[in-house]
Amino acid sequence: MQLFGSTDSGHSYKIRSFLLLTNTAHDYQWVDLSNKPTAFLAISPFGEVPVLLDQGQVFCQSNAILIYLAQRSRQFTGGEEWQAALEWLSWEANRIGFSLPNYRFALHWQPQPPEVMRYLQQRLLADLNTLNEKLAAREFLLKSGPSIADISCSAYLFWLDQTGIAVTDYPNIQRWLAAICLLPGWCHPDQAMKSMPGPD
Ligand SMILES: N[C@@H](CCC(=O)N[C@@H](CS)C(=O)NCC(=O)O)C(=O)O
Repeated sequence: MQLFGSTDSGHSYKIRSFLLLTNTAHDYQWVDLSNKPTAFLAISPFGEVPVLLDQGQVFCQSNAILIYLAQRSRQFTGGEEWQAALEWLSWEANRIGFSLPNYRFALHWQPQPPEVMRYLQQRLLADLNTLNEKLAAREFLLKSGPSIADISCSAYLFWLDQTGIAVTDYPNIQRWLAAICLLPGWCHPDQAMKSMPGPD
């Protein structure tokens, strides 16, 4: 199994995290997004990371890859809460997986006009409130325990401090992230996604 991903890409980190948490043998290929190699562009359907190669088949779009990996390994599926896991993945794609990466990207790499920054920040704050409320009564997003819903929704949150927003303002999120960190095999994105990772 080969994973193409990049530093600072929480979308890629979701997949790397799943593979590390499930102790799945894989080869992590770091991609320079400022100068995408021809070989990567040849296989990446949208020219984006992450891309996963498994037995000659190409998989893209982070949440779709998570669904593939969970079904294939029967791990982190949420069990009988599979449907709820899928609902969280859809929420992530349009909410926390949209607002946080775009706000962070605009702050650090591609400044946007003030009204766009305000829009992204407000949307992010609303998403953080939603997550914090949902996590008030449970340790993980699904009652049954850690699942791809947590892997997906938490990915960019390990970089929340880069937006100037303190996780301590969202105590349930803070507790949830701490619980994810304790899962065997978990690795912080700064470490997991660097260009020259150590041996898995
Ligand atoms: N919807 C995609 C988003 C992937 C995405 O935005 N990838 C970014 C890095 S985080 C990328 O490859 N950007 C490079 C580009 O678009 O040129 C997913 O869930 O995988």
